[in-house]
Amino acid sequence: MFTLLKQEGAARRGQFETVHGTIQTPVFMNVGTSAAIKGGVSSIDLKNELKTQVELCNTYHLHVRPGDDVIYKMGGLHKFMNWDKPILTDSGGFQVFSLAKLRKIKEEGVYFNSHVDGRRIFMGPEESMQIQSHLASTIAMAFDECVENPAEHSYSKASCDRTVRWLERCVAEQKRLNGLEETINKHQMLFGINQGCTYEDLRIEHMKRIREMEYCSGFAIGGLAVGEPTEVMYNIIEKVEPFMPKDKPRYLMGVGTPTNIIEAVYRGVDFFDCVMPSRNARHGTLFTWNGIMHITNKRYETDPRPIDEHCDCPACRNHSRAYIRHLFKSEEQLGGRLAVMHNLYFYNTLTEKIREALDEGRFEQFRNQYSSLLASKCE
Ligand code: PRF
Ligand code: ZN
Repeated sequence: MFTLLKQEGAARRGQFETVHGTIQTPVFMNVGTSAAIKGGVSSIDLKNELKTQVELCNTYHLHVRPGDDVIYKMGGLHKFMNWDKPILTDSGGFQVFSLAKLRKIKEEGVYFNSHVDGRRIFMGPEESMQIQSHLASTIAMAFDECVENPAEHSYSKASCDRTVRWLERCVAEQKRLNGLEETINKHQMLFGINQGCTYEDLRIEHMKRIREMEYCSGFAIGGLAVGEPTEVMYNIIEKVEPFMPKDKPRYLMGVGTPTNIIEAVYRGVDFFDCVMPSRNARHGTLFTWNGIMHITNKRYETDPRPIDEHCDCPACRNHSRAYIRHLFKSEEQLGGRLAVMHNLYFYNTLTEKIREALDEGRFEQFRNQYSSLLASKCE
């Protein structure tokens, strides 16, 4: 159940109750695609050090390897990863479109070749829901098609119509699976996904149709941050938001930079996920409260300060910029691990600060202070 605690303009402070505990929103979900955060960060780190509320895993990756049957036999993802808080699984829709080769989209679902061993695989709404039921995540995402950008209006419309039918099939299949004796999480929830490329009319029509499916516990905006200009993304959120239910969480999939998150909260979004903090960290790009830092820069060679003087993460509490730069330069794995911990801590702290600002009715001021600063180059 979602409870709206505070509102400031369109921005929302809420909480979402699940069988794995309550999620405080706005929230950033930490991405562990294959049941692991890349960069060697464990569930124990997430829990004890990084303020993580939700972990996100991918249906497609886990189906390909190790196989959802293996995870089911191990008692589900929570036991497998030793993570007892909420887990959201993405449906595979997006990953099939971005990773798999030789794909064929049909009414029944998608045929594609595995990116690991080339094996021919079929995934439709029923298969996606069955895999997610095996994984026993807290929240399952609907099986959707994320159309490329740009895409023709006519193609996007046909795709939206199909995504509505696929959502109906996801609802029916999850209801059936949640009723089975052998299902691990019989309270698994489903979020529907809005599509429609960058066409306002398609986005709104699609949102109106999927919100009819009251069984859904939340709704996501998919198909954005796929190459369109940022202003176009903000505009679509603004246009769709009035048609999203007020009493359910809204999730902007795969977004984004700290600035994108502040700007999307401002436009009424509650949930986020992105590979950016972990991926950038592994390349030495760090987020700080003074902007973006490239830790491999020569200027940090003998800098004794932590990455960010305002940060309380394990890297900043214990190590200097000079040391972390050295780890990167000598390709020591510890460099990546410390950097990923810092960036995840930063994102989780960012959303925590957003929640505090909303609680205290000063989100507008927070946005003015940080929205552009966080995108600047750290001096
Ligand atoms: N659909 C799904 N997952 C996603 C997306 C989508 O459109 C995106 C788009 N940014 C990220 N992850 N199922
Ligand atoms: Zn830090």
